[in-house]
Amino acid sequence: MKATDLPLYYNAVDILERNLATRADKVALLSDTRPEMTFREISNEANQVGNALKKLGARFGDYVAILALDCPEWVATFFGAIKIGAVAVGINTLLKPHEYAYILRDSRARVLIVHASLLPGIDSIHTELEFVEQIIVIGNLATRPGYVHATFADWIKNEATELTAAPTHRDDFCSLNYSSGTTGEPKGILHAHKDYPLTSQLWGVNVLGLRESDRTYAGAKLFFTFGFGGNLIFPWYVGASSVLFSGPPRIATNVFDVVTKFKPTILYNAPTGFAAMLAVPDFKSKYDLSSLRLCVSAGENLPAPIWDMWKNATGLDIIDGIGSTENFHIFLSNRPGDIRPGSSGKPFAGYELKIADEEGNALPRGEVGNLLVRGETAAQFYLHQYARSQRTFLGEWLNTGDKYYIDDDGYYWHAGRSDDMLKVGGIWVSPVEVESTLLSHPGVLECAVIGIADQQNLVKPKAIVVLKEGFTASDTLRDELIAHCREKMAEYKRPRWIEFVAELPKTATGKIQRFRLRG
Ligand code: 3UK
Repeated sequence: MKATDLPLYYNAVDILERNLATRADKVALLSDTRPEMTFREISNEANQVGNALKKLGARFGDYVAILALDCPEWVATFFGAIKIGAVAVGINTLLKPHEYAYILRDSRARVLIVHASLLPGIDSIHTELEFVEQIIVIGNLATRPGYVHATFADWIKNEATELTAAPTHRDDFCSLNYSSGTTGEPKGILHAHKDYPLTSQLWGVNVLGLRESDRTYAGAKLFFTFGFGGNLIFPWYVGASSVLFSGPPRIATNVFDVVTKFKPTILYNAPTGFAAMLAVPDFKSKYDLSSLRLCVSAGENLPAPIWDMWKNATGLDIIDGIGSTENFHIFLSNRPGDIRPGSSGKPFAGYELKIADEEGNALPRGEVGNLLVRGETAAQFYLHQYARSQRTFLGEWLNTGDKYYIDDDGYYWHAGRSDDMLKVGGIWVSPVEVESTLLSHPGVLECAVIGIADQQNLVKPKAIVVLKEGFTASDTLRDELIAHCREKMAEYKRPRWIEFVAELPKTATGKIQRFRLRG
């Protein structure tokens, strides 16, 4: 399938509405917050949101931000927004208020839909949001702050359930996600309407083999395109159902509870998610996994031992594929019936891959080089970041920032990053951000943060710290530094280990050499 196979004027609300003709009354969404919803019901609600957004003044090309736990309102907002030609901005719910402020300003979102439980994160910054005109709250509020326009239910309740889709071009943007880099602000990545059916077909159908009878569930949330694509767009593209869970994703017993209760056939998770599930004692006797037919892992490298342990314990295969927010989803993957545990699999139709040297020349098989990808679902630039865009989006090719090599049988193996970025539990952590946070503690003179493999061979941040005079290394100080990091940053970014040293290795120009610390 190619982009030109789609109509020139195409709106990705089609991913939802294609189901209305033949299976309108089929369950489309299951969730822990509301009763099951059919395709018809969620489509009606999306139309109400579209109408309500128009009344607030939202127009074609405007940005609508969603800061919410996974729930049907998230989904209705997304499709309501894109149906009127707006761009939906799915925000990571684990960030801190200053990061929300940055994203809301950078995207110039005019409307913010926020979950009641996340409203405290907006409370301290709402006066800084010069572009946000209206704030709508999902859920109930004991008292409604003056800056909140309405609750979601009140906002849509009198709206019509009919709405005509805006005549969006297939290349018009419909979604914006933010991804972190080593330094500087997060990078806004825009995807177009065409990217949704393309990724659904190219990987969801052609590689994973999704079918109408499937029911998906993802440990990865809707704000992350891994979860959003895998757990909503792809299943709906084939008429399958999706399970949404509003609770914290990182607790393995939650994932088991959801699987036992909602009986998905496909489970997506990050490698750390599978490792955490394996660590739950007696999970096979306590939970019912019999509904599952396949698992998918992405976000970071899945070590072969975890693949083997999962297979031995559950009998289930894990399909590991590498994806990125820049490509929207997976572009290199294992596939059912053709899996090499520990590898990222092989290329599939729709994406061309190249392992290249620094000049972009293809390297001989077996050599480690930069992984470049060419495909039709790539974003075109980072919003408001000209120089970074030029380094990543190289004409038709996209530089993934990953190092790869190909084995004798043609499988691709991840061999690290070309920057210092870490993937922790499938989500980016910038060592520079953790270092600056540690440096904001009065006792820290210098520090370096590196990725260290834990017992399961999964990467976690470790900090190597030089203390200021007057401070002495101790377990108490170590705990204090970790607490400091938890307070200032999303919790998953905190160092798991701290080593105190007298000095750090540096270059002649005084730059800390993180690679030497990695040993
Ligand atoms: C790393 C992997 C080894 C790799 C993502 C599936 O992770 C996703 O998107 P991000 O933008 O990060 C992209 C980077 O993460 N990575 C992802 N998957 C793997 N490394 N093996 C893997 N299987 O460094 C890549 O460049 O956060 C994954 C679908 C959608 C996504 N957005």
